[in-house]
Amino acid sequence: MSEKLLCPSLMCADFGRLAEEVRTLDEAGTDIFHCDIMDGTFVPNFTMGVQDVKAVRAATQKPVDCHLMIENPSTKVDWFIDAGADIVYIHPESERFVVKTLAHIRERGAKAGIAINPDTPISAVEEMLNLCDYVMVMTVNPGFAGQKFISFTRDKVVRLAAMKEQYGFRLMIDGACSPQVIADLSSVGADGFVLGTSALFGKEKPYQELLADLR
Ligand code: S6P
Ligand code: MG
Repeated sequence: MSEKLLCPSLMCADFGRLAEEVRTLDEAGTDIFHCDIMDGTFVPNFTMGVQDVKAVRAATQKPVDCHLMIENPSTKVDWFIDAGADIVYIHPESERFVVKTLAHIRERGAKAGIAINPDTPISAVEEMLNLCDYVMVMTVNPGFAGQKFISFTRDKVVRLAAMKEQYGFRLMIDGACSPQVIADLSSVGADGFVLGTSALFGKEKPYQELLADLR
């Protein structure tokens, strides 16, 4: 894997030709495919489901992540691992048994990730960091693509970057990752970026050129 991880957010892709989009993004230099899973309750939107993840899995050998923005994810992580997810992110705000769920994801052979909302402090997850392969800072409120970057989240990125070595996780950013945000947060220690409408989808240039420019 390259040093910085570029992770296209497939909810922003053309679903009429999802497999083709995945193959094009794969050849263009994607590191991890990001699948947003929403339940209409934890966040006010529905996006991808198990069948979509299976379709993505069938179209690429690259790692696939599932970002579960759902209530009680512990009851559903197996669905997504069975569908082919290599990495599963849960939100601590929606799960009573976070530690148990992270451990379960690892026991299943997948990588465990935690995603934290803008209003969730680091102190709420600190005890769990040693169980995480990935920590993803939400720099927008989860639910929709195309939102504005919430600037106070930058400080959380800086503070988590200082904890990466001790706990051994990779620090990811999700939400409004524009080229400027990527340059700035890369310089303070972020390892990877979810790419939606701010950097990759709906642009004039082909994916290959956009991903090369971002690198
Ligand atoms: C949003 C979701 C994200 C978005 C991505 C969109 O709740 O978790 O993964 O798909 O952030 O990116 P952008 O650049 O449109 O904000
Ligand atoms: Mg996401």
